[in-house]
Amino acid sequence: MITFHNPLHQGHAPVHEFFRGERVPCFEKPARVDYVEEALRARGHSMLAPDVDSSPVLAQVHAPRYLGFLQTAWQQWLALDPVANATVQPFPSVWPVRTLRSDVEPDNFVARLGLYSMDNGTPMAAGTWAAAKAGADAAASAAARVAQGDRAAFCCTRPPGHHAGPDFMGGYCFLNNAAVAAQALRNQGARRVALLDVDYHHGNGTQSIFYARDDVLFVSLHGDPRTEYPFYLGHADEVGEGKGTGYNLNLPLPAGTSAATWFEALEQAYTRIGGYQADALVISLGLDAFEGDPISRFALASADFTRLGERLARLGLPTVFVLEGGYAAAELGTNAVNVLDGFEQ
Ligand code: Q9C
Ligand code: ZN
Repeated sequence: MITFHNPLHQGHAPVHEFFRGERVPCFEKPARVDYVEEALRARGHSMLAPDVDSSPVLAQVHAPRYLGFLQTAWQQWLALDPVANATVQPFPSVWPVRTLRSDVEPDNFVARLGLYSMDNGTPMAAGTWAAAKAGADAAASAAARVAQGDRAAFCCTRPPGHHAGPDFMGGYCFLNNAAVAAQALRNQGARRVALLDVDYHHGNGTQSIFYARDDVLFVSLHGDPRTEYPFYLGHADEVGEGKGTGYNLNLPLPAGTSAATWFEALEQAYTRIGGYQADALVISLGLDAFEGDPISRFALASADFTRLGERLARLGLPTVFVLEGGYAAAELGTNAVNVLDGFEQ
């Protein structure tokens, strides 16, 4: 399968995140994509550098003030203390929750960071903007290939994207690559785009971006947000709003769900997508439903990802795959490329 890689992903290399109050090494680390690239190469998939500037599409799915903030966030952080902050990661510590104002951009950098974040679990580093932007370019490049007639393309990138909303980062995500792919397909002639998210975590950012729209159907299969991140979105009663009503489908499953039940639930997703008569499909390809994932609680085996790819191919749609989560790094290459090979069988 034609694959666009992210030549700048290694510049996004924060060192630690918080887990139950402790600093722990980042789960979302450069080695993840190194493993996927290695498996792609070993199994004969081509790898190209991004060749599309995603800037115009980014402006359609994210708010200008958020993009402006993100682009210069590291410089803003350094400006506070160029020596000390060069080796320290910024974390938000205050957020505009209910009754607080989110229409004012504070002058304080950490307060701005809170304004544009949903959690304190999304650390940045010096190369974060460049990496995230190159990833969005890779997503736009994959979408362009599919719009021009390729059956499928894969965007192999990190940081992931599906938790990033119109104007916030979160869940290791900064720019919503899958939303960029879907919007790019729309711009290039697809009348309806179905976006299926199989990451273990609900794609809250993607849902929010398209919630009031009927031209992009969002369907997500994920750990029940009553117990699983991102908690505050992803419930079954979220069906869309305005003309988007009926164009959002959440299929939450309890932590501990077996592969058999997972595949059964996925049939409901296919039924909805089939009824939508989409011109193209985007897959938010998280591999954290894997049984060996260190932060997730589904039970797919590596062979199940091949089966997933086979089943997705039977939808018969031009398809863009976008890499999302998956934290069993050493198995990530096998699992991701199993999906692609299953699709092409
Ligand atoms: N420190 C994606 O899979 N935090 N994001 C987990 C572990 C949030 C996962 C807690 C997990 C977000 C793209
Ligand atoms: Zn995930």
